[in-house]
Formats: sequence, C-alpha cells, structure tokens
Amino acid sequence: MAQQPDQELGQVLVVIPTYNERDNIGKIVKRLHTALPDVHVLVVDDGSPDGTGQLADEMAAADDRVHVMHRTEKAGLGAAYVAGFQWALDRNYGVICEMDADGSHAPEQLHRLLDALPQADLVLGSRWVPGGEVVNWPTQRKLLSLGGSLYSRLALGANIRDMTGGYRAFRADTLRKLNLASVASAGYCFQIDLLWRTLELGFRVREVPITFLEREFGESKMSGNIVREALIRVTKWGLRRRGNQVKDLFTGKRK
Ligand SMILES: Nc1nc2c(ncn2[C@@H]2O[C@H](COP(=O)(O)OP(=O)(O)O)[C@@H](O)[C@H]2O)c(=O)[nH]1
Ligand SMILES: [Mg+2]
Repeated sequence: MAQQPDQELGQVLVVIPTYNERDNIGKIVKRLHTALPDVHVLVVDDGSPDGTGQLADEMAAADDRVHVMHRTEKAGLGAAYVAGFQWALDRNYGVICEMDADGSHAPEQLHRLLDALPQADLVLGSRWVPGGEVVNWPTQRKLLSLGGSLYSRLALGANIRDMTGGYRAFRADTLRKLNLASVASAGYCFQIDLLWRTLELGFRVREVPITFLEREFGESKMSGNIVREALIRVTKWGLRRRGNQVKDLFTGKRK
C-alpha cells in the first residue's frame, strides 16, 4: 500500500506548518486522509492570529491521527519544521513528510513520493522534472523558483532540478543524521539547507514529478527577507565547497 511504502520503513507522519491557514487546514487534512487513511498528521502552528491552532485542536480531539504543536510566535518555516521533525523522531515515526497547508501540494500525489522511498533516503516532489508542473503561479514566482534552483544547483554542484520545493518524504533515519539542532535557516532556505546536508552525507535523493497549484485562500508568506536569507546562505555554502575543493587539491585528496 502506498501509505506504508515498505513495512520496514514504518508509520508515516505528514508535518504541516501553518500560519493563518484557517480556511485551508481542515480541507487539506481531509483530502490527505481520503487519499491515505493511515498517515498521521502533525500541524505545527506558530500562534496564528486567525485561530488556525484552535481549529487544529478541534480536529485533533476528533481524530487520533491528527496532532498539533503550538509555538508561541511566527518564527519561520524552517524553525517550525525542525521542531516538528524532532517531535516525530522522539515518537519513532518511520517516514516524515513535509507538506504545505494551502493546497499547493496535492495529498492525492503523496503516494508518488512514498512509492519512491524504498529506493531512496529522501524523495523530493519536483516541479521541474518531466511530468512536473506549476499551475496558476505568477511569472515572477516561477522565475524566482527556477532561478533559485538554478543558482543553488550551480553554487552547490548538485544535480537536482527542484532545490527549493516543500513537498518531501524523508526516512526518519535520514533526518536523524542531519544534525537538526544546528539548522539555523529560518525561511524557505531551510529546504535547500536540508537537501544540501542530505547530499553532502551521500544519501540517495530522488525527484518525482508533482503538480504544484497556487493557493486559493489566504496569503503567501514569501518575502524579500526570505529570498535574501537564501541567497546569502547558498552563496556561503557554495564558497565553502569551492574552498574545500581547492584545499583537497593541494593536500592531494583530489587528483
Ligand atoms: N508555522 C509556520 N508556518 C509557516 C510560516 N511561514 C509559512 N508557513 C507555512 O508554510 C507553508 C508554505 O507557505 P506559503 O506562504 O504558502 O508559501 P508559498 O507557497 O511559497 O507562497 C504554508 O503552510 C504556511 O502556512 C511560519 O513562519 N511558521
Ligand atoms: Mg503556498
């Protein structure tokens, strides 16, 4: 079955970070459980003023598969995921997924990621591989995503098409090795950060095509600061990588 990709991989948890997603959270969890009834969900809410957290509590009270983590302030997507992942690892989930609350990631396609996990350590839902697509995104967001992935690919020398996407499935064993406590990327740079750590450790990363649909309700939290953070950090990691290559050249590690 898709939601249990491999008996040995264990129980699947989908972590959904939320900030002001009251109009979306109920729908997305319902769709997820219609598609894959056995998966568990953890909503990580950063004290949304619109009451997303309370709504999630009501959902959790009515359904054992739904869990909620309340954080006190909006501290960015990266911080929310790190806290959610730690919660999941402490409870021995075997597969831990990332998914947006706003419907951009179709729960009906999650099985594509899970089906690929037996042959990988991290599976990326990818908009930029054949079969992948983006629907209803303004041109500037498309360019930002493509440009961000291209820049990261070149800076980091990674052979991955969609470096910044947020629809992912990790083996818990992969996450355990990534030293989550040291992740400082607050915004969407978090996605590149975790992928880069995974690649650097030599784990197997696979991309599967997904259809990314722009949200219908609520607002995007993307901002100039988030883009700047990513640009600065990726440039730094890229320069460090080049520096290490040069060092290896001189110390004879690389011929
Ligand atoms: N907990 C938490 N969730 C966030 C934060 N920023 C964004 N999110 C969530 O992350 C997901 C993606 O954010 P979104 O604004 O849709 O980004 P976009 O799709 O790139 O425009 C959504 O589920 C948001 O509610 C944050 O600071 N804290
Ligand atoms: Mg979105």
